[in-house]
Amino acid sequence: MKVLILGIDGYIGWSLALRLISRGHDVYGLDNFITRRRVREVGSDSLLPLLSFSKRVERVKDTYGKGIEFTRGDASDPKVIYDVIKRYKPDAIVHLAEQRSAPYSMIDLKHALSTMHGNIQSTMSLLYAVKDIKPDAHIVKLGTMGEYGTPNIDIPEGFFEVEYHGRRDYLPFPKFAGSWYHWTKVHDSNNLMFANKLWKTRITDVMQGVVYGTRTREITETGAYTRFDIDEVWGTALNRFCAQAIAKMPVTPYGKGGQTRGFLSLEDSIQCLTIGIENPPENGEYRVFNQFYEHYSVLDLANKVSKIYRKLYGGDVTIEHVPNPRVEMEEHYYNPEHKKLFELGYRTVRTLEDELSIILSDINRHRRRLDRLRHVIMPKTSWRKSSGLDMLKARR
Ligand code: USQ
Repeated sequence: MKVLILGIDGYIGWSLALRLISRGHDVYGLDNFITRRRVREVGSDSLLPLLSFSKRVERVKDTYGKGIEFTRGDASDPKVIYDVIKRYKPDAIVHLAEQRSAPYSMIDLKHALSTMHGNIQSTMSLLYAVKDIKPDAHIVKLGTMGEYGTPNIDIPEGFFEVEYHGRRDYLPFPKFAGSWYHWTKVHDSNNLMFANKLWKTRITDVMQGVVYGTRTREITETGAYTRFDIDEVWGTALNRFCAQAIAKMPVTPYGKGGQTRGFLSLEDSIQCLTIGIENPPENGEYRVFNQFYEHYSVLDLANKVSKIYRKLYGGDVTIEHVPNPRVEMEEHYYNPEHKKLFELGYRTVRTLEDELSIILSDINRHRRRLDRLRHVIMPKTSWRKSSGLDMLKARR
């Protein structure tokens, strides 16, 4: 199959490219390396050292005997998207080229606007380019479990039966996201559903949980590393907790730590996306996957990191409930359904405990780099303090 990955240089994009090549697919990529620049913008870097993209492709050729055709460009630029679809005529397009950090979108108005414009524009451009050039292509779009928020009822996979004033219908589940970033994914989902209604575009809208991990089956040596972020803006909960433990800093559940989210390992995320690509929806179908393995509260995860750290290194980890920089419920009901990927054959590869041991050892191997990143680990981006005043001052 010919698969185009938008955002091929990212945490998931690179890992997915390796998996698809190892399974014999032809892989094409688009990226403008903006995540590398934006991570530097907040004073951080990938904890695991990364090769340049051209070196990555050379390694792929050496290992798998075949390369990746690559275009450097911005996925939110319609001309770039039309050009790559015309050039590669892909069977499937995986859209991972959106700004993916909730805290980055909450820094201030400037960051909120660039997240809104970039994310929504890239999906809209892709929908039009597919309709005009390759209408039978399958779009696999990365959304987020965070689109649903934390309602006090079960969360279905996209749609649900509802009865109101005695009448019934099958409708999209209401969304209530928790950051400007998460809202862009809600807006994307609405646009994807409408494009499907208009043009019968084939779409898999992936509601993915929080991903953790350093390794996949193909990432077995340092030259194959994908990026791994641990700072307060780009790092996600479990990856950050592991880095905090190795750095001998407190592990930081925000507030009470009862916030519960769906989690899955990087290996499982790549397995699920591959299942979605290799089992496309019917012509004209829009489908939603809730993509995660299990749900945990952040305090549960902090305790698990502490337990595995003690087993591996013998010392204690301090768990510190820091003031929550976000606006979110710290104790709530959470029960999302997730059946469709299991029905297509998804099985988790490693237990959370095994995965934690691997992450902790990988971080420990790069302690010197971790020491250089200590100053960007503790939270400082505040949802409440986000403002547009600096942006206006800069324009005067
Ligand atoms: N959290 C802590 N302590 C920390 C970091 C995070 O308690 O040091 C808490 C947050 O308050 C939040 C939860 O952990 O309640 C998850 O936060 P996160 O930073 O791990 O993840 P989030 O901002 O939700 O975003 C990440 C990815 C995003 C993806 C999303 C899936 O960056 O791209 O869409 O996970 S989900 O969370 O299901 O929406």
